[in-house]
Amino acid sequence: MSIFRLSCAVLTAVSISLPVAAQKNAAAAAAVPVVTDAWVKTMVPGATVSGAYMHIKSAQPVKLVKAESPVAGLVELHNMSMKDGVMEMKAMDAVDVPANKIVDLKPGGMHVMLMMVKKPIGKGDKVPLTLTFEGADKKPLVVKVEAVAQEKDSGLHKH
Ligand SMILES: [Cu+2]
Repeated sequence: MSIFRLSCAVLTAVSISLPVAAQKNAAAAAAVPVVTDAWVKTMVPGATVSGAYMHIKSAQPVKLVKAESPVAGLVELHNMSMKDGVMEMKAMDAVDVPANKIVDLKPGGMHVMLMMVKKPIGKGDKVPLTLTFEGADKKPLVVKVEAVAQEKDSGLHKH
């Protein structure tokens, strides 16, 4: 948890220090959401699933509607929550990203689920992700990121 807090603090510091001109340009260019700190969980041999996590920020309200990766046969958006004392995981149609609020995809919460992963993801591997967002006008806003594999305990999944 402290790692996430730290990286959020760094992110905030960076956005504050952006020159005013750069901020204006970003706003003019249809405001593609900004994805930072993307990482995926390393996999143990024999496993076929992993999770991808990241921070998402957008100047306008958008929804993350699709995630894709060449390393996985199937990618879904998931949310984990506690229900009757049991951790439950559910597929989501979309992840809401309100304007100017950092949405944290993190272990134990919302995540991008990588399934049917063809080759176990090892520490330091770079996993390409293509994220498709939609704004109010329903036009796709595509963001490509490389998530770096890390060996953090995700607290995830028995599946
Ligand atoms: Cu999941």
